[in-house]
Amino acid sequence: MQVADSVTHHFQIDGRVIEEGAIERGHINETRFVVVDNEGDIKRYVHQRINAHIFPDPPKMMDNIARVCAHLLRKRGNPEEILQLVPIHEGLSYYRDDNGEYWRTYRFVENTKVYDIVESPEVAYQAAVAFARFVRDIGDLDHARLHLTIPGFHHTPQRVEVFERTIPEATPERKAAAAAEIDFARRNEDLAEKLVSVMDVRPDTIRAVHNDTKVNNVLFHQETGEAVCVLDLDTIMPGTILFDIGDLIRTACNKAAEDEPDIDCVEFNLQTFQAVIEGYADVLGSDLTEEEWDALPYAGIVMTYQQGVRFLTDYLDGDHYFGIHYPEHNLVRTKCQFALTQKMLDALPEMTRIVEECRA
Ligand code: GN1
Ligand code: MG
Repeated sequence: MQVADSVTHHFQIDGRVIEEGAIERGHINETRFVVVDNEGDIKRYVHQRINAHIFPDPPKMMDNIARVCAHLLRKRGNPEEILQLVPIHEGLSYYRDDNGEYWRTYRFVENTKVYDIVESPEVAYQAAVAFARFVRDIGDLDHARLHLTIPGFHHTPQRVEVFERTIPEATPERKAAAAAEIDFARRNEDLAEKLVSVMDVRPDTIRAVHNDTKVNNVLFHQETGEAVCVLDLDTIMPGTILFDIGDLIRTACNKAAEDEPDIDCVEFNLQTFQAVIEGYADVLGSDLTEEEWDALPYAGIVMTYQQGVRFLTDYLDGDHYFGIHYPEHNLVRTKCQFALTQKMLDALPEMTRIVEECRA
């Protein structure tokens, strides 16, 4: 699909599109880039078509994002460190096309790279610092005024309930193919309460969090290697910092890809885990309560378990949520996430020791 003719000119972008292409990232929204020539001044932009099946109210989501970006800009002053939304001519942060599809546009952040797999603990440390600073800097934004873009997004017990409701509806073939994973999910259901219970016991720890802290949602400077900017602001909502720390652990500490088909390649790296905890502790440590520290060794385990449950639910449901590249993709993702969950459960004593050292 081409966007140059139909989308770009609705946004406040001067010049002529000289190139466009797909950016194959993410499982939900469709992402395209355009290169624009404005009398010799060449700039790149990213257009995203918002998946309204998953984000039922795109204007509300965009309202969250615009508020957060404006707040960060006031706070930091340097626009290079923040995603820059390009508004449409009428001023809105999104454009709705004739088919009712919602589009938004960001300035392309030049000279950066992402890591899908972390090469060194230093990269994980930098990512943790970037995500922690992000949460610190939006800490004085009234989180109660943020729209709930996806209610119950990281409420693991609710995710498990949906999973249980999906099983009887699944085809016998899919149920049989996923029998071992269904069993694993059920055997570990007691994990589901471990993070949300902190919010129940200490509602004062609820704050605006990022909620999608995959390591590849941080842009690193191509030459200096420093973390530059945090991406993917779609799910900023009230929650616990444990969601963010856990999802970074899930993605940074695995030596294999999220959908690695050979589960023997799945490995949990404790040095990287330590780097994540240190990064968060260096920025937010003194803010963390006893209850948050106590739950911290479980953060990665629960978020990995939950991600496995979500992939498994989607597999049983016939693949309606996550984009897939081949028929068994969600099952392969599930196996990988559950293999990682098991490795993390085995490493719980070491994780607890590392957390205690950072807490001291
Ligand atoms: C989805 O589309 P992407 O990659 O940003 C999902 C995350 C999952 C992730 C798994 C709104 O994120 O929650 O952790 O896939 N986003 C949504 O890779 O469900
Ligand atoms: Mg995302």
